[in-house]
Amino acid sequence: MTAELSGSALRVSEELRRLGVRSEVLTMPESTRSAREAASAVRCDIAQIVKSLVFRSVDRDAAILVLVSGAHRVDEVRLSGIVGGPIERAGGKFVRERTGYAIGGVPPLGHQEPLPTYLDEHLLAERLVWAAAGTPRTLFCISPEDLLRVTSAMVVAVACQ
Ligand code: 5CA
Repeated sequence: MTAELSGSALRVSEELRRLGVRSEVLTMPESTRSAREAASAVRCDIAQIVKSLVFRSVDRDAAILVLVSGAHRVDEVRLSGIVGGPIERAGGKFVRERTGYAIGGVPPLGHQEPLPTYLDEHLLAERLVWAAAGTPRTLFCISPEDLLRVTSAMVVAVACQ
């Protein structure tokens, strides 16, 4: 029930509705902080979990969002090439400031400010995927095509095992 969602999850839920996505934010009884925990909570393959990872463009001090499957890691050399400059993993404070959410619950949309977003091509092989909804116990289910549409992401090959 939407009425039971916390502020962060409620923001994501409202953003999904505003964007025309018919997906309900689910609050799980257990932690969904990591991709492994999230996959276990909804009993899906880890490849169906969307990790919303924040990087920092060192030159521009700008946040960059990368959506990659739970089965993959981001190849930082490739990402740097795509972005066109040095990048680094964002720390917790930077993530919270730029997205409005804490690590473990960062959603792929509904951020403090619009973030340049890259979606790894492997996610498009799944029929449905699950993403964090603002907290480390909430998730929502979406087709990769809808995820691409609502995030205005650029599809890239940025994953490694
Ligand atoms: N809710 C889950 C599944 S959707 C989730 O948010 N997974 S995640 O992968 O997108 O977010 C957790 C990620 O945050 C980890 O993969 C890890 O790379 C990163 N992380 C964890 N702790 C830190 C930290 N202290 N600083 C920077 N990144 C961190």
